[in-house]
Amino acid sequence: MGVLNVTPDSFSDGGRFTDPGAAVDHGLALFEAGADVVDVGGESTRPGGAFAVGEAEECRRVVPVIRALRDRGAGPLSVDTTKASVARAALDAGADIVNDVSGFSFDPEMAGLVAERGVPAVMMHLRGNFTDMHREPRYEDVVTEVRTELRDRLERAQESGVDRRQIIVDPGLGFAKDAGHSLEVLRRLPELAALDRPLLVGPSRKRFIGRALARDGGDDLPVEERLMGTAAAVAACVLAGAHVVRVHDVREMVQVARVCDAILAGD
Ligand code: PMM
Repeated sequence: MGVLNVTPDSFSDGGRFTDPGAAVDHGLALFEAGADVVDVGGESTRPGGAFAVGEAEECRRVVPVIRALRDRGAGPLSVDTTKASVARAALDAGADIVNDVSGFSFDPEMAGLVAERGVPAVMMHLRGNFTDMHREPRYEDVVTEVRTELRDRLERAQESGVDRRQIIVDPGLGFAKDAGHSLEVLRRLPELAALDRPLLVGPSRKRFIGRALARDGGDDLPVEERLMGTAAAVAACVLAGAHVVRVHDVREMVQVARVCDAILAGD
């Protein structure tokens, strides 16, 4: 899954693709580089306090890009949003998949929409909201708690009419998780197989990579220098059984994933 953020403020690529033409070109380039799906997002969730975006503005960012990519024959496309109204407009414009980082918890209409449209949806784990989730997250056992909370959300979605076969689960690296939590989730990823759903993981350029590669002075390695760290994390994900990895550097990570697949296949 290639990342296409049509935002002025995302942590790693904010502001690069706010012009719809540039965003469409980048989306096409991600497919060209080997993405199986491109994830179009109009709201940043970055650490340090994301800026809330109204639904009209979020639609204004993502809908024309989704429509233009569709007009060019590109797809499949997912829409990265926590708002049912934005997801609805994106699906109407040609998106195929809903990627909700709140796991249907921010908008009570989201599960109903996913049920009604019958589309695949990514249900990601987080706690709290975009403003408070980065403040000292606490867990007794991060993997067990993520698994239990995802299981609860799956059940709640089913009560709203969602077929569990529509759902892809995601542990939400970096969302209400510090660097140590994210590393532990990666180390124990196979424990999420108990949810019996396909697993998506988004390690790309995230802070736990910058922390692991911190400079002598203790500063995190900056985002633009996290390519090889991302490659290591993507390899860990694929070897541990992830079905989808969400990444910015598609060409490079396709190579990483293919080598991991070859190792797993034994040929
Ligand atoms: N991470 C970000 C945004 N959306 N969606 C899913 N399903 N999983 C993630 O880990 C995830 C996501 C934040 O990264 P970005 O700002 O670079 O897009």
